[in-house]
Amino acid sequence: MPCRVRRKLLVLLVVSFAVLATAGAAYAANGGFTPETPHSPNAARTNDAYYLILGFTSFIFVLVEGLLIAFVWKYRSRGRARTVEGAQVHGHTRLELMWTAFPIVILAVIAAFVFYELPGIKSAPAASNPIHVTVEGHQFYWQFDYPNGARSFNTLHVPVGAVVDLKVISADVIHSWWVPSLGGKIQAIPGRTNHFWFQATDQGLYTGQCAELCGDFHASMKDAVQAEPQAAYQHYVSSTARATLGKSEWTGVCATCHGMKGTGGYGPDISSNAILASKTSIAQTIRNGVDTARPGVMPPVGNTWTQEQIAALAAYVKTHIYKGATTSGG
Ligand SMILES: [Cu+2]
Repeated sequence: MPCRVRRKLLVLLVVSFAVLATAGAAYAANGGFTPETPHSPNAARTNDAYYLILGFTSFIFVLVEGLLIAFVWKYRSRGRARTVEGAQVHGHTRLELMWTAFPIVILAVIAAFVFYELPGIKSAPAASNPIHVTVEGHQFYWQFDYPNGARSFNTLHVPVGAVVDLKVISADVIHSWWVPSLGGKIQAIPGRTNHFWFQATDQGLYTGQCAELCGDFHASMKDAVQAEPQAAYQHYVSSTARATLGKSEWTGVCATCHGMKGTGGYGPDISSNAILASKTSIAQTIRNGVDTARPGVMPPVGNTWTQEQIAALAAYVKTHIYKGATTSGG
């Protein structure tokens, strides 16, 4: 086989492998390059804008890289000495006008589309009679207050199809509420109230994550929305949330640092700590934190908790976590 033919074959093989490899990767998963499947109208509109921009940028990428490869091939040296200059091409008025006007048209189309989508992203559908929920960011958990006074932690229960209006606040530092498939992010800022809305269009558990670095355990500050039928939602807020308040406080708040059984993790083993035996001591500890001037020590996780919440936690830890104070010397 002549050297020239062999070289062409090699190039063809390399290009084919590159195309097959990237096509396989693209088919297997989005690899984090595209947004999650939307399950709320505002998320769907945000994604529409994303895909419009992705379409233009992909087209331009293929065009520019394709032309680059074509010109490299067309004007290759063909055995010329390195000192000899290639063909010099300059001046093409029509082409120059096209590559000036075309980007302006693209930017105008993107801007028009985004302005068309914005109202449907920002505002909930009119006359939707939303369910109002207060979302309170804490180091390092989310607390949800439902209209009937029920509370839950980290997982927000909502009826599928209902518009939910979130009043987003913070009890300590800046956090950011984010469940990607139900729309964008909104910051929880101390001393300020922000609003956000979504309408879960399908049943399911939609997961997210605090999107603002808020301290040592920021990475564990997960959030989720459980979209369920109306009857299941009603049952949850009128019965389950209250019945399991102490347990959900322990698992959603305390266990993050102290472990599910209280035997320690990032925080110390507290399973035999006498504080757990006293409601007053629990209240004092979670309302004030421990040595808060020192970074990395327990923050005042319950600084906004009600008496009912503290009583529920005290009852739960007494039965399920506290192993009795360790005795020394009999
Ligand atoms: Cu955070």
